[in-house]
Amino acid sequence: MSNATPQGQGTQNGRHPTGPRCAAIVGPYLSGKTTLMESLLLATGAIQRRGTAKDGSTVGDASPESRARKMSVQVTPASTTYLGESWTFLDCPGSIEFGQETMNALMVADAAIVVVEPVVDRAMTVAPLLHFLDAHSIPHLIFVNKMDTTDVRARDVMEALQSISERPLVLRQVPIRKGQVIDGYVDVVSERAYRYKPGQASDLIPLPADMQPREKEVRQGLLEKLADYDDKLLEQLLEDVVPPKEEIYRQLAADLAHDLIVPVFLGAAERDHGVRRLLKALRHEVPEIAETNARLGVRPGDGPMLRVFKTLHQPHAGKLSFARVLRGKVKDNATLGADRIGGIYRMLGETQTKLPEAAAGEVVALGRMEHARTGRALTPDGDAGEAGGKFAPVLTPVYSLAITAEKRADEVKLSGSLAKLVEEDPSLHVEMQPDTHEHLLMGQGDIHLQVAVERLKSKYNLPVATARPQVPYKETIKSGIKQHTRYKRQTGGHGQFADIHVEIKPQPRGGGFAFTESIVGGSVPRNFIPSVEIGVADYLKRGPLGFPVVDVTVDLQDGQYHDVDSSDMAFRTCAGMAMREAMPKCNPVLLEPVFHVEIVVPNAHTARVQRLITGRRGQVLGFDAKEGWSGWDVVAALMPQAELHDLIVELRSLTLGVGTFTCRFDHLQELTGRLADQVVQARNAVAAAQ
Ligand SMILES: Nc1nc2c(ncn2[C@@H]2O[C@H](COP(=O)(O)OP(=O)(O)OP(=O)(O)O)[C@@H](O)[C@H]2O)c(=O)[nH]1
Ligand SMILES: [Mg+2]
Repeated sequence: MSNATPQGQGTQNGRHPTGPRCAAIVGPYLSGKTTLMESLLLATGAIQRRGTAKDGSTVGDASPESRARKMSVQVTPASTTYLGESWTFLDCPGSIEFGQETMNALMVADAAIVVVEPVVDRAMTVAPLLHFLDAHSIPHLIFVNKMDTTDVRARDVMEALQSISERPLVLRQVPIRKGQVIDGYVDVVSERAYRYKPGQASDLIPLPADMQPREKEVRQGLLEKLADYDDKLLEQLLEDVVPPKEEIYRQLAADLAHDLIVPVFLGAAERDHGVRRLLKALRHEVPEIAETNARLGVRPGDGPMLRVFKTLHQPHAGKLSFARVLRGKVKDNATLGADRIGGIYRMLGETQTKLPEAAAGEVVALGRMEHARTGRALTPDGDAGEAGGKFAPVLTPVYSLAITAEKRADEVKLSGSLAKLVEEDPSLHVEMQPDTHEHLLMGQGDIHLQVAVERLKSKYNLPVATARPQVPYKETIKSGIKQHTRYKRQTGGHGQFADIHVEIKPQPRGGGFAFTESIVGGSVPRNFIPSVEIGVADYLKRGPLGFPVVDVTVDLQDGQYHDVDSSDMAFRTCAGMAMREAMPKCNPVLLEPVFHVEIVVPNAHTARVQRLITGRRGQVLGFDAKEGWSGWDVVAALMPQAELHDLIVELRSLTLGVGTFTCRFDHLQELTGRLADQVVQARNAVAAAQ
């Protein structure tokens, strides 16, 4: 068969990889990732007692923000040793709002453990993650957790998951049920049966006779899928030869390493069910750093190279940069990037152990790397650039809040602290809106921003207030006018004098502002004309409705001056007076920004999304299948910016959390009637209060 794959480097001669390895624990919100990491750490002896998600005592959720919410809001590395081999697990947040953390962690892992719940209706929630894994060919296996609370059949879960996975899934275990509860499992490769024992390795038991038909069926399915990628195995199957176990394990490892198949394991992390079986599979089948580097396009070389995948500013202990050593070896105090390393630490949640050095494959935290940035690959010579291979894209914001420091004196400090937050989390953006002068904090959702705001307070002692951002409305005029204005003032010494005739005209949408002059005979001397323009432009910053004016032309046509009393200032003031008098007579009208929006959802939700768009004053432009995402649509629409603020919230609640959108400014559109009146009234109220 042409798609047969070469053996993974580390699996040659039947030997499994033994260098330090890293597995990211990912999956939908609350599927049990942090609980599973706790079990893995307990089973490998890194911790002696397990903490629980309920009382926030787990290694994974030690941060105050996680504890307060009983959910993971950041990636937590924990290193351990299993049968003499070094492992780092990265407990990733499941919430889509912290997806950047998860993607960054996945880009340094050798494999991902996708933890899912055995709920057929919610299989869709894992689809975006599986797409990401397949798009980057990241080896991944699925751990179906919480099997202790369900009577759903493993085959139904498999079917639901297969319907959203591009890669074939292979079930590795068949559950043994005793009444309603799952009591143990049959491993379909070794064909051995085990009974779970809480907190200990399972007991080997004789394979129950009534399990044999199902076990044979699942095993046959597994072998057939493996044979798709291996000619020898295919021949053996066709000739009814039983392939040797080692041969199957070797093929499983090679296919996992190339993201050709997705093995599926069953268990219940909270009871340690299936955790040792999972560890064994990881040990034998997960590739090591050399293969991961090849997949990521990390260029080989002699010196050390590290990829920073997370940055943490600690209020007292300083900055920590979490990194994976991609190649070579780094020593404490050595130069890396633009800094000297100030401490190398092995992490177990919040516990740090100082190390003299770290070797390829290890995940460590580096102290005081002031210039290091999340996402960069570093060498002793500086930034590795393209030689560092691929990393995760930065998510674009879908939700924003306007923020102000509660204490005025903190305004300056705010910019610096926000910069640190953005450094920790590239999916946070900060922007100054030029029209509304608001500081916008932009990110992936309300909880994402709430956590950022909490960190401003807890880490930087900077309480801030948040508000829904103002929409940067503009205004224009619908008719033109000719205006004559004279400015004359006699005070004490010499007075002030300017006299101008201007013609104001509307421009087509998008025409902007243009100032022209058609002065003949020097009625307004050349040197004063720029001052007239400045006076006009100043006025246009806030038109008759209270918003910046666009799409107008102002032509200076005639005027008068006085040899002594005319000045730049006088012409500038006169121009402002002319505009103030004329503009309200030009039929001013409000303009609202309209965005081009693309909403991505599973196609079962497309019709509802179209209703959502029209319900928010939008216009559906059409929809299409999303390329490379079977079963997903992209709905294109034009929507007013005023309706986009909480679009993500409604979209997620419509689509089990998986719907998302991107948008860009498209055009300004007239807004009239009751909505326009409300906008103008609100603007006037704010202006009156200022
Ligand atoms: N019945 C049962 N409950 C479990 C199991 N594993 C985890 N849970 C419960 O599921 C809930 C979520 O567990 P977590 O480990 O915090 O889940 P998580 O995937 O880390 O959550 P996020 O990181 O916030 O996405 C907690 O209430 C756990 O007690 C299990 O095997 N069986
Ligand atoms: Mg968690």
